[in-house]
Amino acid sequence: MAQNTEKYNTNKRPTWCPGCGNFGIHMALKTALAELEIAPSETFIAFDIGCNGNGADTISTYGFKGLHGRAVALASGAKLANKKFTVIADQGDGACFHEGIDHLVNAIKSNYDITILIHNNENFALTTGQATVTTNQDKPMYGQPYGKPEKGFNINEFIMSLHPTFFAKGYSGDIKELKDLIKKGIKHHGCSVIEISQLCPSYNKEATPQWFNEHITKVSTLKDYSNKSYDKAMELSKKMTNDKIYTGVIYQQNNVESFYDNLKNRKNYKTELVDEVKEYNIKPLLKYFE
Ligand SMILES: Cc1ncc(C[n+]2csc(CCOP(=O)(O)OP(=O)(O)O)c2C)c(N)n1
Repeated sequence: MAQNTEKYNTNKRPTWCPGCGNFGIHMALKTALAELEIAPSETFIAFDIGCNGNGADTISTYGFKGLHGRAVALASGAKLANKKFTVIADQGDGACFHEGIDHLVNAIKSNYDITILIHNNENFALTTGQATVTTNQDKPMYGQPYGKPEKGFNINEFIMSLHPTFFAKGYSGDIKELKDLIKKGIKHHGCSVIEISQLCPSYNKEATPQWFNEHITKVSTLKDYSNKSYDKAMELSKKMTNDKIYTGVIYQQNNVESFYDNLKNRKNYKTELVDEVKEYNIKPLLKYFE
């Protein structure tokens, strides 16, 4: 049944380019929240800096647009303060694998109960298309007209090497599949990482919708694949490149304690941290900076 996503809308018009994959990603996210019946007032989204982050204006939940690369850190803190909230970190491949890679590593290892959405358009788009780690080597990019000289690395293998409890891959052009993946990620107990191949008609022109359709295989069509097997997920991840993309839940491990479950000093607390914060008069402090 089609769900009402209007309650997640604002009256701001998106600034994304026509054909940008961020439209599909936001539609999938809003529909996932609507189908799970999670109210905007029970949701916190940490937005990053970048084209993806400009979506902060167009989705009506609690949110914070922080410094570049810090969406995961913000989301982790928000979840620890109030675990009744659904908490999402929304960021680009630049923020995730460059400025904020340490936060990704620690969120996965700590198994914070948050959902991390990685909008992977294979470049730093807001600053007009510089190379990121996911840009193909030798590809001419803004500021590098003779091609990107650096080697990249396989982000799928990297994520799997951190032993995530949930790792999925979606595509901005397949909103229905992406919506289902986001729902599964939100329902997962622990840190769910969803990497999304994102259309970028301005700075990754070659990867058109037709190109993606020819290069994506759904893991559900693979014989003998099990997303419960770490070895199979790692083997598949090692095969993945920008030209060989698999979508679906790549790996999921259930019944693993999250970071909060392991916090022994919080075991018998009925309140959330946010309930325990006292009000402080910060006027004297502000005066100090006058
Ligand atoms: C620490 C820091 N480094 C660099 C920048 C400049 N900057 C702003 S947006 C941006 C590109 C963001 O790329 P990405 O995170 O992949 O998101 P996209 O714009 O592609 O959605 C960069 C490099 C910044 N604001 N802060």
